[in-house]
Amino acid sequence: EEIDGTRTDIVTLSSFILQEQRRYNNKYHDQGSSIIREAKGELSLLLNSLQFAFKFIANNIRKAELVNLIGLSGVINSTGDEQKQLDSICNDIFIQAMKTNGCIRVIVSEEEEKEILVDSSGSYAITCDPIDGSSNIDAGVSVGTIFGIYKIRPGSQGSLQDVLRSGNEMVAAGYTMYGASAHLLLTTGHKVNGFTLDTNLGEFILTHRNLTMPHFKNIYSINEGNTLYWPPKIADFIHSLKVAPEGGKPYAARYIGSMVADVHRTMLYGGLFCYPCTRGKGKLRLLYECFPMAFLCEQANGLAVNDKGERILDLTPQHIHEQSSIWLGSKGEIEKYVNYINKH
Ligand code: P6P
Repeated sequence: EEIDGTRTDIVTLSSFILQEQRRYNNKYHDQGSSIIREAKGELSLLLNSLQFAFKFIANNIRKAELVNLIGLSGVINSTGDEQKQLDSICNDIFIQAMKTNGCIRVIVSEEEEKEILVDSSGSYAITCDPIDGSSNIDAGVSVGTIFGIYKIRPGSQGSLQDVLRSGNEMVAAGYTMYGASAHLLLTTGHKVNGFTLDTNLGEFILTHRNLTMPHFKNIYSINEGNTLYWPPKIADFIHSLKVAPEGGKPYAARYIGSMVADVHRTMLYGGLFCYPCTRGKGKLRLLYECFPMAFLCEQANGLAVNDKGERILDLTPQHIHEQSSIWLGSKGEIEKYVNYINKH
């Protein structure tokens, strides 16, 4: 609704999270389930501390771009310390926020060699890539924070075993892309909702309710520079997308080189994004790149598989930085790939 051009149906992320918690409780109360699975509000608390971290990171990224412009002669901050790389600043912000919200027992970060165990009474474990695509940031390309959340196993005090689990056990996942504005896509297992940060209000506003991907879209997103390192049948499949069907058009190629940006376009427009094995090795990380993006895709009626056509969320990592191939996007497009490799 609008009043003299001003939107009045504004839903903030904070109120959305509380509405979700109430919906969840009502659902279980309505079913009169004997075991009252009362949501204690801990996940809501965790998601709210996450949104604080995203706002803080967004603010730093804005500043960092400015500072880079100003600090062409190298940046020494007021205490004379060498300014830390942006990704380690954002990693510190993220880890600090997760250590102090009282909800987290285990943190896995792309920037940390080992898992971080937190002494708290929390029930959750979180995996994250604090600034994915940071190598592109000086070019002004959108980067993002990707995260996945597990509930720690019953009776666990928080350990590595709480995160070396199948993607199916994630209870929430999402990303925040820091572009012209900050866009947050979030799923808690009930579809995907998109929020945009209004910097004047300092609030994430609901802008994409129950986001779903089109079943087909002729866009493919891949680093063609690796063509000679893919298995031949993958090179053949990608080539087949360039052959226009009778009276039709070939696929459009779109590749930004920042996973969050390429996946965000795919979530909004459809198509397929993929990073196949090159020389037999996957590049993208299962726990904090592939699982969260696969979870979002499936909740938006899409699919996510590896080179062999296995569902990404069915995989289980053996170590926290394990890599995988990935094909994700519109259901019809991913099924085309799976049918192709099964046929050839
Ligand atoms: P390439 C960025 O470094 C990243 O981890 C992802 O964000 C991105 O999708 C991928 O690597 C790009 O890799 O080999 O195409 O530069």
